[in-house]
Parts: sequence; structure tokens; C-alpha cells
Amino acid sequence: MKKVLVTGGTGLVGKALQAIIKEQQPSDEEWFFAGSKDADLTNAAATQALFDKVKPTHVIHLAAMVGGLFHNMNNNLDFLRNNLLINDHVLQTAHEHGCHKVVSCLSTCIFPDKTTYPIDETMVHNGPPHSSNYGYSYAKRLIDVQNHAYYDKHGHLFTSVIPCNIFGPHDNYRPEGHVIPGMISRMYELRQQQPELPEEQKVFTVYGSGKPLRQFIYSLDLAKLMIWVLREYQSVEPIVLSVDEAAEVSIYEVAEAIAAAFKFKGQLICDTSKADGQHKKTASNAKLRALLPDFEFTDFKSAIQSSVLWYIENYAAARN
Ligand code: NAP
Ligand code: GFB
Repeated sequence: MKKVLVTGGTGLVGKALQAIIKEQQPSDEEWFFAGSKDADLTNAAATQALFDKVKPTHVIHLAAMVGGLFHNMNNNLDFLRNNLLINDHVLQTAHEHGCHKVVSCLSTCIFPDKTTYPIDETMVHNGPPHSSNYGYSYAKRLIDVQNHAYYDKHGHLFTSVIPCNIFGPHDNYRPEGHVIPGMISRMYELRQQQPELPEEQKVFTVYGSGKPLRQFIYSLDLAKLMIWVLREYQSVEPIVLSVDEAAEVSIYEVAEAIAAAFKFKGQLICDTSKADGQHKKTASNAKLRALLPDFEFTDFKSAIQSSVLWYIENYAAARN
């Protein structure tokens, strides 16, 4: 019987894992989804107490200080320190508890800013990350270094996945969150404001130029892929979990898809006084495609439609 501890189990990705595991009902696995209320993983003793309680054989390590561009830009020191602490406590405690496998989470935003494209798993450490999120990026890159050190010293299968930008139900809709939940919550609010004003006269603001390019994976698709990594992927080397390069969209196209999902009839304008962040971080999913050639990603516009519908139906419970 596998006992799987999911750290960060109450967030965007954690909730998606909960939904897929509920669907799959695996008979040979027991899953425990931990949030910060179960243990503040920046604290070593709390981390040990959580592992003592759950006694995991396997760990999916999602817990992190996570945020969008604007939150990262102003808090690089906190992103660095909190994530270094969390990652060291989880990996060292997993070692002390003899966990068979740990799957941690990096991100395509941690790759070198000056790079050739498409980026792949071999390029994680090939140069400094974008200045907007160097704190988060270096903490995440060190997970890969830590994984190799635990493998070299103890032969542990501690590995990692590198998702592109993720979105879906149960996202973080607060201002410190990412672009898709940020736009969804702002579009929702705009539609509630000034009910007397004809919607055609309402104006929605896209932060930045709208030109940056991103690959977005639906959280439920990512959850299926992470469960596959936990069960089948046997390498310490990271693996990119991203939609195809061809699925890359501009931030403005994201705004159009969200406006269509809301049937918004107003205008979209770009506020270029706000930062754009990285222009692109196009990642190759060739390694994943070679291992899982038949995996089908959810169509982007359908996933946006489902995410908007979820938000409207769960507004009161959402992380606003
Ligand atoms: P999220 O929605 O912000 O959830 C973060 C999770 O970590 C929550 O369960 C949170 O618990 C937990 N957590 C935060 N600080 C903690 C602490 N000090 N102790 C214990 N738990 C703590 O994040 P997410 O989007 O699901 O991200 C999951 C993983 O994917 C992260 O490692 C992130 O770096 C990575 N990732 C995310 C994206 C993206 O676009 N979202 C892209 C690439 C990679 P509470 O709910 O109790 O706060
Ligand atoms: O998701 P996001 O905040 O982070 O996207 P990154 C930022 C891009 O979307 C910028 C534009 O070009 C913003 O100008 N944007 C437009 C908005 N409207 C909004 C909005 O309402 N909210 C936000 N947040 N952006 C992050 C990294 O980069 O990627 C993190 O900083 C993390 O470390 C994440 O790893 C996955 O995609 O630019």
C-alpha cells in the first residue's frame, strides 16, 4: 500500500490532484492532502510532526510560497527564504523517513532569461533567471540540486516536474496571484459594478502590453500527469509538463478568451504602465510526448470556460 503525502494539497494543483484521485479511487494508495494548517513547513519540527503523523512512503511536494509576476517582483527575498526552508525541510524529512520517492515542483519561469528556444529540461541552470522572480527561481532550481545530492549520497529517487503556467478551479484570485485568476476576478468585479452602465461602455484593463507569450496547462491535466510521474517516472532528472509550443498564447488572447467566457461586450485596453515580465518562456514537452505520446490536453478555450464557470458558481468560497 502506497501512503502518498501531498504537501501544498489545498491549493490550485492540490485541489486538482484531489479531484483526479477521487475519480480514480486507487485501491493500493492512500492519499493525504496537507495545507499550511496541518504544518507550517518553514518550521522543521512541524514538518517532522506531519511526517510522523502521516508516515508517507511517497511525497508529491507542491507546498511553496507561490505568486504571479507582481507579487514576485516586490518580494524576491521572501520567495527565496520561505521556499528554501520549505524545500529543505520536506526533502530532509522525507530522507529521514525513508520515503521511496518524492516528486517536487519547479516551473518554466525559473529557466534562464537569456536563452535559445524552445527551452528544455537540460537548460535549468544555464544562466540567471528573469530579474522579476530570481528569489523563487533560485529556490526552485536548488530542488534539482538537492534531488541529485540525495540520489548521489543515498540513492533516493527524489525527482521533479517543470510545469508551465497553471490555471483552473480553486486558483488564487487575490492580487498577488497569476494572470488568469487575476483577469477572471477583475472581469467578474467589472461586470458587477455600475449595473446601470450598458456593458458595451465598460472597459476591462489588461495589465502590460498584452504581448508576452505563455503556455498554460489546465490544473486537472497537470494532476493526471503528476500522478503518472509518481507511479511510472523513474529518473531523478526533471521532466517538463507543458502543453505544446504551438499552444502558446499571448496575454491579450488570454483576455479575449476570458471575455468570451463571460460573454463580456465591453472593450479591452492594455495598461502599458504595468510590467510585462518575461516576454516568453517557451518550453519543449518533447520528453513527455516521447513517454506519453497519447496524452490529450484539454482545449485552452474550453478550460478557460470551465474555470470561469467554476469561479462564478463558487465565488463565495474562492480565495478572493
Ligand atoms: P497555491 O495555490 O498557492 O497553493 C500553495 C500550497 O502550498 C497551498 O496548499 C498552501 O497551503 C501551501 N503552503 C504555502 N506555504 C506553506 C507553508 N509555509 N507550509 C505549508 N504549506 C504551505 O499554489 P499552486 O499554484 O497550487 O502551486 C503548487 C506548486 O506548483 C508550487 O510548488 C508552485 O511553485 C508550482 N507551480 C505553480 C504554477 C502556477 O502557475 N500556479 C506554475 C508552475 C509551478 P494553504 O492553502 O494552507 O495556504
Ligand atoms: O501569471 P503572471 O502574473 O506571471 O503573468 P508570469 C504576468 C503577465 O500577465 C504579465 C500580465 O505580462 C502581466 O502584465 N497580466 C495582465 C496580468 N493582467 C494581469 C493580471 O490581472 N494579473 C497578473 N498577475 N498579470 C510568473 C512568475 O511569471 O509565472 C512566478 O513570476 C510563477 O514565479 C508563475 O512561477 C508561473 O507568467 O509572468
